[in-house]
Amino acid sequence: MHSKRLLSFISICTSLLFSITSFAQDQLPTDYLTKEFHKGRRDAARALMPDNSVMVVFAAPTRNYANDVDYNYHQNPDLYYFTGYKEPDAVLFLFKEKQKGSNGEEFNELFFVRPKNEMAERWTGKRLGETGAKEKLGISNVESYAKFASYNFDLTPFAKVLLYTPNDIPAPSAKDTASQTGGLLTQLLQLKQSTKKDAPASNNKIDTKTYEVLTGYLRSVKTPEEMALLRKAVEISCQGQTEVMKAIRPNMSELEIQGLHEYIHKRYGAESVGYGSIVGSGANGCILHYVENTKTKIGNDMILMDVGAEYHGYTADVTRTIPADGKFSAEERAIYQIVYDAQEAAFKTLKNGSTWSAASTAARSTIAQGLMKLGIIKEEKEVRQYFPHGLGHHIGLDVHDRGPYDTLRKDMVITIEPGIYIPPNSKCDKKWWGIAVRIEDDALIRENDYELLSRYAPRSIDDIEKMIAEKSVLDNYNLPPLPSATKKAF
Ligand SMILES: [Mn+2]
Repeated sequence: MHSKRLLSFISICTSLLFSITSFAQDQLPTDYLTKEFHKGRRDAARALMPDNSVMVVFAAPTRNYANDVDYNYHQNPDLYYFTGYKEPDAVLFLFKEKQKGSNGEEFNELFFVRPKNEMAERWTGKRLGETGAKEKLGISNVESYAKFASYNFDLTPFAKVLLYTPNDIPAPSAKDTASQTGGLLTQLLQLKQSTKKDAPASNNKIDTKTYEVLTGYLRSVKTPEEMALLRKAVEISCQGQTEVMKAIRPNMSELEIQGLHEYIHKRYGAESVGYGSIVGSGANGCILHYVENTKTKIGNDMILMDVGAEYHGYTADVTRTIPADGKFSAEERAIYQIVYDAQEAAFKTLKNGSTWSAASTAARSTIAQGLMKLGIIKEEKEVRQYFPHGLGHHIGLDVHDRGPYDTLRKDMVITIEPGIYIPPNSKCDKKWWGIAVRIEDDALIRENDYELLSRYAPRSIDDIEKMIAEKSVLDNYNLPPLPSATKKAF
């Protein structure tokens, strides 16, 4: 009796423990894109594909970082968009028309994924495998990537093979070469070889142009599921900008500011950044893609912070330029206001059916007029010298997302990022030297106007100065010096 009771007590404890453990293991985000979303995207692609075509999408390769360590893996956004698969060694074949297998079974997609491998999974993490891909991704026709090279499927009857980067076709391994007899890999390599870059598109079976236009058309117009993630990425990035405004002090380093942004992103659940964070103080802001962030003391200059959180694959792109000492100087104020006005001028043009060039012209001419007024340039065409980049781009799974650059359509999400950069030794009064301002915001195009997704981060001169004056939770967050500096040893 007693021991029975003890046994049942143990069994209750065990099951309790078990449920606690499995509960703990389940502490995962619940807002990933669904398999229905990815299936919807494959169906949408199929509807746009030309007759008798097949689309081929490879997983991104792994990249080596140091010795036997790879960079954190980042999936090819197209493959993620169409499948939700996050592992390397995979390739998707999407068919316009239903195909018939050797046993008469019908299919319109074929997905090769990395097979499961218990030993490898102990080192580099769990794999979905063929069964997992079927169940979790909802793709019915899945094979092991180990079978891909020699897989017996004839591509000859297809009029077009839509493939964006023929260079993604992997080189055959020694084993593949031995067993290749018209398998899928050999066929793709032969098609790549016969593709001539300068030949008219109709002469080539591999068609990169149609692939680019089709995926750009789809990916540039965001679905509600994508918008939920993109909104979150943008809002988290704004939170980073706002909190850094409160915390910033002239004795901080560029690296520390970068770390604050990226800590805040992670604090709110963003796994990564969509691109290398750009944190440039003073003249460093003139370097458009400055990612070294090595200045040890930002001082009293302005600091340009172009940082974007990546949330479940979707990336924001938000830039704020702020005075580290809390007050814009007269010169900084003058330049900042021109960039702000240029952004406002561009915003006013945004709606369904407007054009990129209308927005760009509005911003560019505002900057030209402003710089002429200040005597920094004499003619409108000189504006290129101080505003050398484009006005904006699509954002999404890529920070520079694929999409058309003519007409803007409802549900596109774009950046508007005018800037003025005056490197030292420029041909203007030296009081302007070293000033760099970029303001970058993310906008959702609506039927008759736009929604400013990044409105949460202060943008006007007054709002920024007010935010910098606010208290920060980091005000009393003082880390001790490194132990070696205090001469104390244990
Ligand atoms: Mn950008």
